[in-house]
Amino acid sequence: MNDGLNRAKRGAEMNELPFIENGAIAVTDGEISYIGTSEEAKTIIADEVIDCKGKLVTPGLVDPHTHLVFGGSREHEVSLKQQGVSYLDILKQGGGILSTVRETRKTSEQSLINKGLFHLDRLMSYGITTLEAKSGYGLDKDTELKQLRVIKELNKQHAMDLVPTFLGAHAIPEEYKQNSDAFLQEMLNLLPEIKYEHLAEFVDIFCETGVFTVEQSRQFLQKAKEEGFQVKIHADEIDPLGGTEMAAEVGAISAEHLVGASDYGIEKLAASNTIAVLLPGTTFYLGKDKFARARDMIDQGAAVTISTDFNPGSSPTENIHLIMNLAMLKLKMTPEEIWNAVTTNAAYAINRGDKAGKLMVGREADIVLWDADNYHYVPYHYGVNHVQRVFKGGKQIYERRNSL
Ligand code: IZC
Ligand code: ZN
Repeated sequence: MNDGLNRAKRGAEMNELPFIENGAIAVTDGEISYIGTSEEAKTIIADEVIDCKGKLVTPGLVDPHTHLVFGGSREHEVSLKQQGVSYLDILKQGGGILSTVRETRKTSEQSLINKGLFHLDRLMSYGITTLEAKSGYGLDKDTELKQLRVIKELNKQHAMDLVPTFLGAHAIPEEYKQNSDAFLQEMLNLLPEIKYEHLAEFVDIFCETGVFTVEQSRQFLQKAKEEGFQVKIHADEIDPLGGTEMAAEVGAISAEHLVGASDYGIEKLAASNTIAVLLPGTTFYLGKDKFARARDMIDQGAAVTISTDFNPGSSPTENIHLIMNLAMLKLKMTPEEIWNAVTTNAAYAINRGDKAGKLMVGREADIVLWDADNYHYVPYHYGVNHVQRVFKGGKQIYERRNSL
C-alpha cells in the first residue's frame, strides 16, 4: 500500500506495516485499479472475482540477491565442510566458486537457460515476482557475457522480472592467481560493452580475505561508477575487513552480507543511503553461530532487506520463507520488519522501488495470496511454502494444487 515514501524504509519505519483488514483489490489491464476495503469495493463490477476471505494478500516478493545462473552444483563439498574445511579454504584449494566457474564455462547457453527457468519456477512458487541475478561464474569475457545474456533471455522467457548485476569480480581465476589487479582491469574493460548492450544495471565485487581487498574493491567500484553503473558489494561476509563502511563511503546502492560489520561500519551504514542486504540463510548454511547484527543496524536507523542469496555453494535454496523464518529467529527482526524487508526495501535495493514491492493503484498487479490468515504466521511456521497463488501483472503464474 502507499506509505507515502519514495525510498526504502529505515530504522523505526521498518516496523510500520500498512495493512487493510477485510481488504479488496481490483485489477484492470494488469494494473491495480482499486485497493481498499471490501465494503467499498462492492460497487465495482468485475468479470471475475477471487474469494480471498480469511487469507493474507501481499505484494509479490522481491529477492535482491541471487546467483541464479550457474553450471553444476557443489554437493561434493559437503563432506569437506563436515571435516572442518572452511568455505574460504575450499576456495583457496581451487574449489567453491572456482568449481562452479569450471562448470559454468563448459555449460551451453541453452542448458543455462533451461536450468535458470527451472530455478525461477521454484523461486516463483514462493511468491517472488521480481529478483536480482548476478553473473560471476565466468571470470572471463566469454562466460561472463554468456551468463549476462542468459539472464536477459530468462527475463524475456519467464514471467518474473529479472534485474541483472555484473559480478565479474567474484573470485580470482587460476589464470590470474598472482595478479589480481590485472584481472580486475580485465573485468573493468568489459563495462563499456555491458553498458552498450544493456546487460547489467549494477556492478558488484566480492571483498573478502583471499579474494579482493577493501582498497581494490573501492577503486573497482569507483571506476564502475564512472562508467555509469550503480554499485553493490559483498562485504564482511566471513572476515570483518571493513567493507561495510567502504560501501557507505562509495555510495553503493546496497551492501550485502555484513555479518562481520564493526560498530563503526554499522554507524556509517546507518548514516548513509546504502541498503543492507542480509542473508541469514548463508550464515546458517555455513554453520556459523554469529549472524548479521540486524537489530543494531535497524535500531541505529539503517534500511535493511533480506534475500535467499540463492547459489550452489553457500546458500542452495530458493525458499525465501525459510529466510523469513531465520530473519525472525536469528536476526531478531519483527514480522513487520521482515515483510517490509522482502517487499519494498528489497525493491529499492535493486532500483525497482517505484515498480515493485507495494500494492498501489497504477502499479503492475504483482500479488500473492497466502495459505495464512495473518502476516505473523509466515515467519512462524518454518521451512515450508505458504503460497497459494501468485499473480504477475494480473495474470496467475502459480497455484498450489490443494489449498486451505
Ligand atoms: O558460489 O559460493 N559468497 N559468493 C560469495 C558466493 C557466496 C557464492 C558461491
Ligand atoms: Zn552473493
